[in-house]
Amino acid sequence: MPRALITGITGQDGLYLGELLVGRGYEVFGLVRGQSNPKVATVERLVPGVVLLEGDLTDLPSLIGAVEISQPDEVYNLGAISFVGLSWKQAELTGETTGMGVLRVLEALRIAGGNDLSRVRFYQASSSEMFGKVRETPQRETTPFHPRSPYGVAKTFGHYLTVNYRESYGLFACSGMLFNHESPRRGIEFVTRKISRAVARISLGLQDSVSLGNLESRRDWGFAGDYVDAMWRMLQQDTPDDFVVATGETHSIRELLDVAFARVGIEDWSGYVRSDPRFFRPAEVDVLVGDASKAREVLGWKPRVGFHELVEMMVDADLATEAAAADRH
Ligand code: NAP
Ligand code: F7E
Repeated sequence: MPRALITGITGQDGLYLGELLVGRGYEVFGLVRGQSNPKVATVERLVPGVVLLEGDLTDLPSLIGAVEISQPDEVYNLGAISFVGLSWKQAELTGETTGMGVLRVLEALRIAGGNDLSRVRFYQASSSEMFGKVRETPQRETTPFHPRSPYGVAKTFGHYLTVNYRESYGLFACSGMLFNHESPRRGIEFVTRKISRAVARISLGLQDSVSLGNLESRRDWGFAGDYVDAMWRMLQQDTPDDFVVATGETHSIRELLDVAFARVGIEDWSGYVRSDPRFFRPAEVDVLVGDASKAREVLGWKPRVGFHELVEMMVDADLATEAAAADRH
């Protein structure tokens, strides 16, 4: 039975990846931080048989302990402060977790393995936010980086460190440069879920409006369930490499609003959306769109869920959740 260790198992991607790996016959170990983490019950429900280990990306000894206990064949480093907006307010914590956390996981593998890194395969959750103020469109593996937030800078550090451990120690290390991916499990602070939830609540009469920032920015949005499969495929190759994972389509926040409100029968959403300066960013990433040809050719990967289907899936899920919660009260 192959053994996988996932950091960030309580997050959106961790849950989908945990499900996928259990379905493929893995013994799954998940790092969980903090005391009485409220997400433990969800992980145990969705990832049957998972073994949860206490640890934190800011605490090297706990990472060494997690590696020693799990003896992993594959490590997926998904843990991070992942909300770009928060990364300006808590820049140091973001650097420590999203950036230095990568270093600590890599060092934990080296220390716990007695410098033998030949057995383990490592996946780093890199991000399209590294492209930031984009130098070319669409963005691919060779596009230069220009991150626009402390989050993007921290991810760029983690990316280069992953490449460096591959080159320095021969570690089978892959960096997945993933573009935005969403699902009904997305955190409510991200714009897709903020909108799907607000639309559901507005249509049920539970909320009057939603306050947003920049409606003009454009993103390449895919479905998280599709993207975790690309992570796994990277670690099954003969040689480690870095891959862009994206749909190749870009849409604005306005288009997202069009599709989400249309799902509940509202064509003109202008009366429901307010502009709030708190949600504008000090430096914006205006447009992202990825070229995933390499992932398609080498990994045989392609996205299955398109933009409309994704948004509608999220609105439908929030309608069901919000209606059930309203019924209980
Ligand atoms: P997410 O839902 O925000 O999950 C983040 C995970 O990191 C959570 O499990 C969280 O634990 C954990 N974490 C945070 N601080 C930690 C710490 N100090 N020690 C250990 N764990 C910690 O993020 P996601 O959307 O699943 O994304 C997974 C990874 O892919 C992240 O690294 C993200 O930056 C990256 N990424 C995401 C996207 C995307 O569009 N989703 C795109 C590119 C890259 P708690 O539950 O305890 O907070
Ligand atoms: O913002 C704009 C905002 O927070 C998308 C993370 O998973 O993907 C994600 O980062 C866009 C930005 O995601 C609001 O200004 C407008 O232009 O949903 P988001 P993100 O910043 O693209 C990348 C690939 C990651 O790696 C990250 O971990 O939407 N926007 N109004 C808003 N955004 C939010 N959150 N809230 C608003 O009210």
